[in-house]
Amino acid sequence: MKKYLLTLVMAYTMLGGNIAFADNNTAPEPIGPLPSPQQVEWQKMETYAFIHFGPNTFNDKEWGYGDAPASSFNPTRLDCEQWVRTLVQGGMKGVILTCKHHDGFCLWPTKYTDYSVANSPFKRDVVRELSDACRKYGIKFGVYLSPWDRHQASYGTPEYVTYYYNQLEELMTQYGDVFEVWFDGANGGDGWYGGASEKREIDRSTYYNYPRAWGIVNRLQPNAVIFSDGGPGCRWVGNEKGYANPTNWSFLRIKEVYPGYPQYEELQSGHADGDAWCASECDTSIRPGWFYHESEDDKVKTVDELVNLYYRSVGHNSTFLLNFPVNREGLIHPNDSTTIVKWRERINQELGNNLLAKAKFTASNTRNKAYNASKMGDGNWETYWAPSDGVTAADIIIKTKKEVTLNRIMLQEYIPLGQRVKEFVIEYKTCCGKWAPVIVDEETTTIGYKRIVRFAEKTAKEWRIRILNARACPCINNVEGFYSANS
Ligand code: FUL
Repeated sequence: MKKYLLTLVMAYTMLGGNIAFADNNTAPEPIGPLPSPQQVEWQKMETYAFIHFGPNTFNDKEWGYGDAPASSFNPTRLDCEQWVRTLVQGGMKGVILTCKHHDGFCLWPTKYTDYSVANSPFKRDVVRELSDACRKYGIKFGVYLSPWDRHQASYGTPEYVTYYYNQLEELMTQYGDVFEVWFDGANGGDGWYGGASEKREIDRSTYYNYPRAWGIVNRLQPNAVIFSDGGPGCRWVGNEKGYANPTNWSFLRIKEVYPGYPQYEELQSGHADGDAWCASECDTSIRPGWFYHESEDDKVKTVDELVNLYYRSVGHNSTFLLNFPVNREGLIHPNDSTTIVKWRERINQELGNNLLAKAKFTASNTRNKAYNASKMGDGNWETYWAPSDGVTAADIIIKTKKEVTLNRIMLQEYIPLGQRVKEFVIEYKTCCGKWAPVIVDEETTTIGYKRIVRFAEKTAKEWRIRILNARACPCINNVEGFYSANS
């Protein structure tokens, strides 16, 4: 009895007087679907690059028909280290190369076709040079291998599928660690196909037997995350413009979605009732096209546009995959490299100074000391605030000693325990002591790995995050606030 009373008193004190059920020393239970450790590590990369390079670069095309001679691939000054150094300066954590695009030309000397660098005047193995450069400069390497192949005569038959998976095995075994494998959903139909020059339709959901691909990747590169419209590692976001919706679940009804999925617009928000973890990746190109065209040298996206996309991708619980069309010399063009370095400087400047770092965090409910509100401000990703089991609505109060002016607030959920929050609002205490929302015209619903809310600047000493609804008790590991002179 005495012990029981003592526990009650301790719980009461630890909760700062809150009436709640004390979940003494217990951690919140995870609530599925859950990410694998690889999916968590992948999402923490946040931003990484795409490189589109191949015969299209030299033939001013986006989708090569598959008939360009291998001799047309002839970069004059190719330097993968220049690409990687640029990407590192742009804060990119990895790079995915179009090892083979729809035209079927292979950037490595595959033993399964003559249509590769081996038979070009260039001769060198671009996949080798890029993967080596990634290791040298400490970023990760990823592979894009187009399932659709407009060069191969066997495309459309079972023989082609074996050819495709043989190539996948080469890429998965000869170039070291791969962080992501990209399975494109595009299958346009017409192509050269060994001279047949005709339209070939395949059944996108069955022809490639994708479970075989997932098996190969899982066996040979167990840490790689598999991208396609429907994952299973991460999903396409349903547009090529580089943004996700503010409401963005990392779940998918995974059996419904396959590469080439017709209802792809759903992917911008995921499926709230999905049965598998499959976070979104926002892909876009720094120029209008994926491949290099001299005519687009003055059409590089601006720093402002790219910063906006950062907030709408990483800040909407997604990763950001930004493409660089390597030019005919075999280099990232100076207009693109200058932009990306300035872009990163801007992000660092906007989100580099957390004005809530010294603030005092309290909550309307706390499960126990190990999960108290200060965990949201301690800069430690692994520690988080959580209320008692069953509490799916709670307030977080943040007080600063002096007034601060903010126009961005970043929230993060501790995703190893699942994505939980369904709806929240952010408020500030006005000069007359009333709470008011910082923003009214934007959905503030899901959080996930990261949610950054931008709003017109507000000045206050007290801020309140009201979790209005969650699938289970919320687990928030980070709350930060920023002010940027840019709106
Ligand atoms: C699409 C392709 O058709 C484009 O050429 C590009 O590779 C893009 C990333 O994916 O589906």
